[in-house]
Amino acid sequence: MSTASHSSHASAFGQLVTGPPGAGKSTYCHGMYQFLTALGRPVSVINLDPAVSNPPYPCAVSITSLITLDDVMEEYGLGPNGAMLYCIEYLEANFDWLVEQLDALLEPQGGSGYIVIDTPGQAELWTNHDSLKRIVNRLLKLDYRLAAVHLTDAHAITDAAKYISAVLLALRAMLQLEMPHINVFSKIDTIGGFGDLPFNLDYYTEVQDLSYLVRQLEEVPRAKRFAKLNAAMAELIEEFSLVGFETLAVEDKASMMHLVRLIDKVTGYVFMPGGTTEENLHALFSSASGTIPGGYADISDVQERWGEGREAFDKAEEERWEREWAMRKQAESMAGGVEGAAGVAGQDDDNLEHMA
Ligand SMILES: Nc1nc2c(ncn2[C@@H]2O[C@H](COP(=O)(O)OP(=O)(O)O)[C@@H](O)[C@H]2O)c(=O)[nH]1
Ligand SMILES: [Mg+2]
Repeated sequence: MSTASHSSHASAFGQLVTGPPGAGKSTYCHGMYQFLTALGRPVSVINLDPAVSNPPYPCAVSITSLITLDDVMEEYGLGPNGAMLYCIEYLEANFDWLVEQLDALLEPQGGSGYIVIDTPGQAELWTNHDSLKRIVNRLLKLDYRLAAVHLTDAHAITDAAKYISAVLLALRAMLQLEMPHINVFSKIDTIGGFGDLPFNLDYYTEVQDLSYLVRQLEEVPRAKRFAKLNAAMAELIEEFSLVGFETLAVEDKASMMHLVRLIDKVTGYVFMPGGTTEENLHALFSSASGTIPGGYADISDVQERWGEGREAFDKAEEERWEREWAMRKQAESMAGGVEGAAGVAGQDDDNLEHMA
């Protein structure tokens, strides 16, 4: 199935996590690691940020073993932006190193596995610089089934100009990376503190008629000068009609489950092509298909959950998830202890406790 000789994996799936600095990418990677481990899906997190030697999550492969931002800045007298681009170009030139690391990672799992890739926040990497895109393309060619998960701080919805520029950036990332793509408003748990917004949350997540925002911007003195530009950008976004947002609060299990479910759908995780029966059984158990407690069918639920209804939701959710974890544990033990599926038993318990 693989197109290159040096890739020995059977089926590899995963996520490429992108977004501006501070959007919550590394926190999300850590949360995803804990969440998937608790669900019984073995997962490895890959750090591609050369500025971070000690990421907050257990890191399986790190670009810093190959090259670090500090070394490049010192050796070539570059600023942090230039040095960052240099590091990613260096990684591209050493793509074989990355593949060897990934192969070594997947080999003990029979050549299949799930990876979550953390990236630096430099917008160039997913707007106009081609190295990251080429690296990902080569992974896709090696049959890594990846989806881009593009995070944007939900705070962007508090300001019309910020919102339009965040949507433009998300659109640019989609067009640049050319892969299955999911946009996410991160830190959605903070919306309760945003005060009264002119529109409901679904207006922002569905990227509905932007002319309302453009009109709003026309009232802002500092934005008046850019009225035509804003209108043109809004029109561009609407013409593409590609952008919509999911929502995420890393600590909220229902919100994580909703995303896992969506990502599994776009990468085809549940099917495990060429997988063994054991692998498929495992994929089925740890996949996000089936009924999910607290799954937000409607975006207005998300707004209520993080607004006035927060306390009541917290309590009900806790009870629902206690039942869900118990059910999953029971299902997995009935599956006859699929080797490796639940990870090390003790570790799994820790994760369940942590997530609970
Ligand atoms: N309230 C809240 N804060 C978050 C969430 N995710 C991340 N953060 C915070 O956002 C900040 C930036 O997160 P980080 O993961 O380092 O962002 P990165 O630069 O995109 O990797 C940190 O202070 C995190 O604690 C979330 O879901 N909710
Ligand atoms: Mg980070």
